[in-house]
Amino acid sequence: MKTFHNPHHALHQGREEMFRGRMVPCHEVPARLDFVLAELQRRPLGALQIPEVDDAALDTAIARVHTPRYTQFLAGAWDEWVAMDPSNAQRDALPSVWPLGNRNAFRTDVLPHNFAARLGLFSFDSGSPLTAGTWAAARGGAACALAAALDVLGGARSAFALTRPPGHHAGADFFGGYCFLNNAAIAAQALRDGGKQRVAVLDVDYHHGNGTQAIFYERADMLTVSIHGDPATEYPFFLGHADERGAGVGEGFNLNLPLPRGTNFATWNAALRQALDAVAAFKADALVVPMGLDTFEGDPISGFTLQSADYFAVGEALASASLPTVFTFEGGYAVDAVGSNAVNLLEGFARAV
Ligand code: SP5
Ligand code: ZN
Repeated sequence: MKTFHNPHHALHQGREEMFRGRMVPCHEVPARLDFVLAELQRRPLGALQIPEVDDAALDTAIARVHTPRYTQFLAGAWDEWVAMDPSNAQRDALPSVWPLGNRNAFRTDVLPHNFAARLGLFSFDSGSPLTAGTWAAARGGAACALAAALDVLGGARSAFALTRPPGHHAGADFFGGYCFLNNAAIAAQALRDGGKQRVAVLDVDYHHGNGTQAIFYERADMLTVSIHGDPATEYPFFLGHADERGAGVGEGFNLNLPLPRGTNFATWNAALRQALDAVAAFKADALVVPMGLDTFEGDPISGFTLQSADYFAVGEALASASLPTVFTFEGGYAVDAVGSNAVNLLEGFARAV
């Protein structure tokens, strides 16, 4: 299994996120990726490489998932932020006002001139700082996702897009949950565009993959499945319930498996079996796994109790789907353990194929 890692990831380095009325240090830090890379150097699973994708092809792959006004905003946001006040260069941009898009309280069709208003229009939380290098890092991550998809389209059994910031909370036109571009959705769409007829996304991050679900909600050629903390109590709260089944022609092509805080591996694993049954019933011909390691017992912001050794079994179970598979790196904030947990999962997969 090749790993495509993002050489620009550390350009995205948030300082603080809003939590319960105060600013706390960001959980989503560059060291997370460095630990995974170091573990892959210790326990190699295949080549470690930087993605080499054509610039125009990358722009196309991003545009297949994200809207032009959103990517234009992201690409220029830091310069606008600093232009407002040169001292802003020392501070990250965080949104503080939102238009509540889906309850007809405010308009989201008119693009405001005001920067703070656009920051709010294109986001859903105050925990995802936009920094000097956010766009470069996110774009580099999309390149990893595209390279991994192309590798699989070229015949590889699996490929790993090792990047941060993560992606699965980002929607077609919004960021949040530490995510800016939806790497898993970009990979899934690239697999479709490269000839795979039916692509399944099986999200194993602790948090519901709201961005990916929203992007593919009305699609019958993309199955989205997510196993996650029950949104009644867990982030992102406003999506991820079991009754969300897809809409229009996409009805029946979304499956949410919410589990209560405190869920152990035995129960989680039963949900994984159910998820894999859905993937098999869908007759997918490719699989994308948004791979969050924040289901780990030691995760500082999450509530499941998986142990490091359990991730071998997770990888092995995912391999049993017998599909060409792209993994994207998502959450996992127990920084010391995230490298071994990630590589345990990937090694479990690789040993089983
Ligand atoms: C990709 C991903 O895993 N995103 C998760 C975003 C979660 N953001 C909300 C975090 C709430 C943090 N709670 C801090 C508790 C610290 N004691
Ligand atoms: Zn997560």
